[in-house]
Amino acid sequence: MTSQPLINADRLWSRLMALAEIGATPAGGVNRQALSDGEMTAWRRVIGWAGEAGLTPSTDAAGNLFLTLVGRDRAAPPFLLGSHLDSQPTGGKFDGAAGVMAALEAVVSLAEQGDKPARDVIIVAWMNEEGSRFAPGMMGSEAFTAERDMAVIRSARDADGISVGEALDRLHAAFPDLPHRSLGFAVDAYLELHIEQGPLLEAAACTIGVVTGIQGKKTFQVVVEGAEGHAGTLAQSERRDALAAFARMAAALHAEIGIIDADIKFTIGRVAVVPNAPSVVPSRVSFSIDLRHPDNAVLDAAGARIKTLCQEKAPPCSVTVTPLVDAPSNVFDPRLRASIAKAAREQGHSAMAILSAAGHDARHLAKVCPAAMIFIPCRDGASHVEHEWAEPDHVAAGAAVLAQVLRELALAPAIEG
Ligand code: HGY
Ligand code: MN
Ligand code: MN
Repeated sequence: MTSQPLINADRLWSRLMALAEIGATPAGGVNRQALSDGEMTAWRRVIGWAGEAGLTPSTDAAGNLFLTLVGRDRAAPPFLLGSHLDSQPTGGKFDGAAGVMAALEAVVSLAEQGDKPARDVIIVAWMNEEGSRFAPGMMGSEAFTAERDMAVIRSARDADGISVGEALDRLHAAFPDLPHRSLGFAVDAYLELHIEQGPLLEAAACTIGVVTGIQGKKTFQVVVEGAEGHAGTLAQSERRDALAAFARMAAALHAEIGIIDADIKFTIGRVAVVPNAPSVVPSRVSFSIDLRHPDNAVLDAAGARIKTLCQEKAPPCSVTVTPLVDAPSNVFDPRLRASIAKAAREQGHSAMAILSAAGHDARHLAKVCPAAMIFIPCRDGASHVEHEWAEPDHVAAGAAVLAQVLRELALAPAIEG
């Protein structure tokens, strides 16, 4: 290993804090949603920093951002590392951004020290990991791995009726000089650094999480149809009240699914009411379901009950349950996990194996190439909140481990699939 520093920790932290100013909220968080002006501003900042080290930017039809450090063998499948730049509406400074900036720092340091990698090294910022503005999330990595068709992705609309397609066309028009890569290309290996978004590393006073895999996840869009009516004149017995039906469904789902065991995660996070007027009986309610569990059999059994429970509670309204995401628990590449553990050990960081309770783009990359993740702690395990926080030392430690694994892989022969 080189005797030169693997990363410049001060530069990493100052750039991460500079990125957090883009979409900064008064409460100290970040609102930088997918394909927004804020995310485009973030693109410009990151492209500028990468350009200072000679990395070249490109994108693809799905609006993923790539920053390439050219390697000796350009025909060899590149090494890919990164995360996402979009945030939740009340997100934090670190979710996604820490992974992109750690990847940038690792590659920029490699470039500055003149080590030409055996193959191209590409930093990626995936489009719409969060799924807040446009549902479902992870559109960029799902398009890259052919998990979801671009026509379906482009048809999704935000609360203002703007489609992903329109937002993508606007993004590409804002970066007219950015070359487009093919949608999806062979990848030697993929690495992603991320905050844990849970309490386990902090509770164990552990700096590095060697992620074993990501728990399974199913999401649904549910639409309840009733009929509008005058709140003062329509008799209760005549009503087809969509909000009353939603309330019955939500109560039944929480009562049955939400208590399956200690590991189940059941969330109704978004509800939209039409016409949403105090003196009108609601005619339509659409709501989201986010269901997760580490055991695929338990997840499948719980998922199978969603539609039945909603149909039982619907009358006199009707209900449509649409599955959006069906992602089983996965296992990350054991060789990459061993490399992460070795780098943490050699750098003197405490490390532990950990299952990811949060979803990440790495789940999809793991279907097409060896993939793994490095976790660092976040304060109180809090994330998807404006007070999300990670310590500078932990960010630096995670980036240094990422940089060491990168050098060992990018300067070495390809990983056989
Ligand atoms: O929802 C998730 O698990 C990810 O943080 N977007
Ligand atoms: Mn994330
Ligand atoms: Mn997130």
